[in-house]
Amino acid sequence: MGYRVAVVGATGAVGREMLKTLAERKFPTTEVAAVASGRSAGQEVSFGNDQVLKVQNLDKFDFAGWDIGLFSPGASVSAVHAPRAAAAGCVVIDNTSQFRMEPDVPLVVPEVNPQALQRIPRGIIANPNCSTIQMVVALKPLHDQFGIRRVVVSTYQSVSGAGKEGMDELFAQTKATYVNDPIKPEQFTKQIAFNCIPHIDKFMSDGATKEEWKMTVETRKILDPDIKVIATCVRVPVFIGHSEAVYIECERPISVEAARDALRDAPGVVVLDQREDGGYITPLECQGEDATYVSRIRQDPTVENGLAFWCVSDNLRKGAALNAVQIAETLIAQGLLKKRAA
Ligand code: 11C
Repeated sequence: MGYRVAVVGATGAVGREMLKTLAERKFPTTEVAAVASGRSAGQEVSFGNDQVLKVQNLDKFDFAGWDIGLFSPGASVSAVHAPRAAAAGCVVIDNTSQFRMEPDVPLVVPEVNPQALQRIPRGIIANPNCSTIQMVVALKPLHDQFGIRRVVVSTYQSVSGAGKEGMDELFAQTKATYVNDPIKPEQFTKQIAFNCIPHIDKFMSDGATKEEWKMTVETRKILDPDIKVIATCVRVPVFIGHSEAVYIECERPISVEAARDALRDAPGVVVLDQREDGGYITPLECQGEDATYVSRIRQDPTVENGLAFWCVSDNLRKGAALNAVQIAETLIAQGLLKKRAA
């Protein structure tokens, strides 16, 4: 007994990670389909240790009879095909930004707001932005205990957030630097190799970027509509793993020890915080890991009830594929997905 799962966007960095995560977690499947644009149809992708899936054309794919669609094809593609899949009875878990802020689409991080899955009126569930997911996993236990009022965050986001093309560009520019070839930015607005770019996604009218806006509005939708969030999102020359320097102001007094205890008890969080050389986690060390790691916990003496910390997670995994698969697992655990006969 198991479920028929279609992975849409299966040839992309997140789609491949979704297939890997389903296999690694032994998600109960009777059949898995790899689906992508017509351009990728016919290619092969691996699933688990011994299966090769032929990629099917999304435009021609019939979602009738499929239980779960894990979507990561790009927002404009999800806009067309996620409602089509949902209308055919396939519950869609969509990793794009297309539906996140729509009031009748739950935006879910299972460790933070699993209760939002009780109502799925459109048959679509949204997976939050990667930089939001890791932050709210760490904020949740602190908010429950100390009441967070305001968050100031600076991100250090890896190039895999921009997909396989982003990773290829960092690799190509790094190599070009060493052999003295000309460097031509394509995915990023400026050279990313040996550089940092304070610009992710498009600019909004108030001067913030859309990535920064997402961190504000998504955190409020998932965690608490009264929390104030200001973000500065920066692309850095790291292949995988987003890092964040987070500053919080709380309603109630917060000590480093109490914060550490709350974080240690929280699902999905690993505290690694030794005040010595190397006593913290860097993005290189979180690759392929499921947890959100918290380090450098310290009092912020510049505000009342303030705390600062560093948080790191694998953006392709907890920031995308793993969170989507955990949503599907939560639907099953809560009895919200009917099980088909195998
Ligand atoms: C990045 N966070 O690092 C973005 C990628 O809204 O799902 C994910 C964009 C999104 O570029």
